[in-house]
Amino acid sequence: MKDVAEKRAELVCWKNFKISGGFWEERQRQNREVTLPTIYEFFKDTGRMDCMKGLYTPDPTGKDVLLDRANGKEEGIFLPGGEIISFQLSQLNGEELEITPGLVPRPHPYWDSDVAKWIEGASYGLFHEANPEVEAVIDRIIEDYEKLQQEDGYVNTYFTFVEPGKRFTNIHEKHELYCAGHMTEAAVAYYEATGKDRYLKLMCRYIDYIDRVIGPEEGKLHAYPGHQELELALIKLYKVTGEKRYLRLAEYFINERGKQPYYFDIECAREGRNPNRPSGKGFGRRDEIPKWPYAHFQAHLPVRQQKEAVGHAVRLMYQCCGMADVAAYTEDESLKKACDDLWNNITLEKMYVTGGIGAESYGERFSFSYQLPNEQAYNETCAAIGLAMWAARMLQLENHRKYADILERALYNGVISGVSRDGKKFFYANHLECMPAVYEDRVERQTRMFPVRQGDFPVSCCPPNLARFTESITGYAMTQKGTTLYLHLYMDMEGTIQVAGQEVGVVLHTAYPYDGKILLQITPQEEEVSLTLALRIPQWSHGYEVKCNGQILSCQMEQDGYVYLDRSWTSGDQIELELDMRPLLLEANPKVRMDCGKVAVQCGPFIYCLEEEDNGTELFDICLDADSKMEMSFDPQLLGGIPCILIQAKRRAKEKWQGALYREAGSSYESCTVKAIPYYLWSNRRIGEMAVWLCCR
Ligand code: FUB
Ligand code: ZN
Repeated sequence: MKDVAEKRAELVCWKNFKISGGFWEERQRQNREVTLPTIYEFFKDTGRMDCMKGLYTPDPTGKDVLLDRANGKEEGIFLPGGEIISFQLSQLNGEELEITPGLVPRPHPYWDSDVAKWIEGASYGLFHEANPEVEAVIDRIIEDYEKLQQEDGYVNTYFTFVEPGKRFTNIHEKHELYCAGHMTEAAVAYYEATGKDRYLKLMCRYIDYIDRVIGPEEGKLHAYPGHQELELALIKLYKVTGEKRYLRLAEYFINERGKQPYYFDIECAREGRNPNRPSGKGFGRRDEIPKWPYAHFQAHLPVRQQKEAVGHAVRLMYQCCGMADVAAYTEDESLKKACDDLWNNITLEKMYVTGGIGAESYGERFSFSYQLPNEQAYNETCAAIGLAMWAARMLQLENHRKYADILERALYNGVISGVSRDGKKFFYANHLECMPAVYEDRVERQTRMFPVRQGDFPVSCCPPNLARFTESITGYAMTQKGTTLYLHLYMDMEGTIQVAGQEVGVVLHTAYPYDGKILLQITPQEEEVSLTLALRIPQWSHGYEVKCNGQILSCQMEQDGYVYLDRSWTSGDQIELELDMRPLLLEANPKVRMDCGKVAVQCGPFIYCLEEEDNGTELFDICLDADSKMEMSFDPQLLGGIPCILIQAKRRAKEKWQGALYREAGSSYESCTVKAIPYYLWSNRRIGEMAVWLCCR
């Protein structure tokens, strides 16, 4: 794939760089020591880790169906046999359910994907740090999948044990190709991490089977995934095997999507399902979004005609990753243009300041433009991860700061807010404001909307997604095009790149994201190397300084938010970049009515928030000035030591309000100092109020 990298930028592989300290070292350590084992235990307890063994037998009393119904929303997840499950159910519905002991949980259509994401994250972890126990667990699962795999290559737990004989009869809703995608990503990761190819071979056999039954030729299904994901996974498979047919299949899925007649209509007609009520669930419906049939699945229009982000947010993000990948590997300009249309729509009209996307909880989807409610924000963690994944891929197509800025915005806010400080609990939805009574008052109490991170979710896509993303974070930091290395994310890391046939060592030392100083060392294998370094200057930074071997470099070329340093480097050459990281106040476009008259606090890549624990209740009554004094500080006691900002503010005086709900305006205000903490750390203490957007006068 080297020739391609000469022509356009390619992400530097996660394997080439190791985190060597700082913010990400701590996160990766916790990910390996706490988060991945926690997810493993939950998956084991609920039956996911063994589901591929086929131990499930339907409950003769029909209780598994009863439990499905009891949950109502989460079709097919709750099964006899698991205590956690019964606990969750009673928590949700305020009722105790009788569980038949000894029954084996029924596999859910997504379970293969949950297991795969865990394997993917654990595999990256194995590369960083050997762990024979984890490796043995993965090998055991692979062995089970080998036994599960059918003669023709097909492998899927749900359609083998729960709906045998029904494979590819409900591509529309049942996540078969989505599972195939995550399993493919896991197989590639495991191969790259360990060099063992059993899983990779297994998945190649399966993908070859999919390629034999789906495609443009007569007699094949003219289908595409109901939940996008396989597209981007096929590109990974193509890159690791060099097999062009995987690229072609990804291209087919992208190009076929949204053509008329709709494949999902064809499938419903063939299988005798009503497309308006395919499985009795709301958002599987053909006309869920009235403007367009199948918009929930982004199958309403061919992808090049999709100008507005609609429907399920995670689906769209994975689709956009696939589009950007295919555009890169086929040099298809029309696909790049289609990506940009969607990019502009999302980042200019439908994205939260935290990089969260998918405002609407019903259908986990994009809402209309500028509809960004803070308290009810859905913002699934997976959607923010998907946005970051897509942004990184866009940097392969065009080197522009706008993509890296959003990658970073999502990463340090809407992505890592998904996991608790102790690494054991997770947010599915990421709100930007919280008044606990709102959730306590709900009749329908969905754990995924709670303002408290949960230890488990029936639909568990987010936790392993976070784990795999964290473990492969260096794979999002840089791109290389020929002899130019672009640095998009700054983190303490070291590794090597190949430049004009020689290996070049690159070391970054930094306390970023807490500090704006970045030290960069280049060590060529030979005497010198001709290399251009392109350093991103984030939009939030009011200024910067670059030094080379201690000398300030004044007239460097700047383009699209990058400063270019073009020279011949010898061993020990050192660059110092210093970004101005003073806190600043942001305002939203006036069309975002929820944020009118408000400001958000940012320092470096972090968005900050106020919490009740530090500032008392009624955060909504705190008021900042446009020039409020803000002082950075570090609180060593708080949550293990975190940065905070002390802000001069005002608060309404509370006197004279007894006995009145309304009165003539004219309140007096009292000065106060409020303490803001990085948004991603909220809800790690007691449940309480939280606000990102604060009044400003
Ligand atoms: O449907 C599979 C995954 O579960 C989706 O990507 C998430 O949004 C969640 O619904
Ligand atoms: Zn998720």
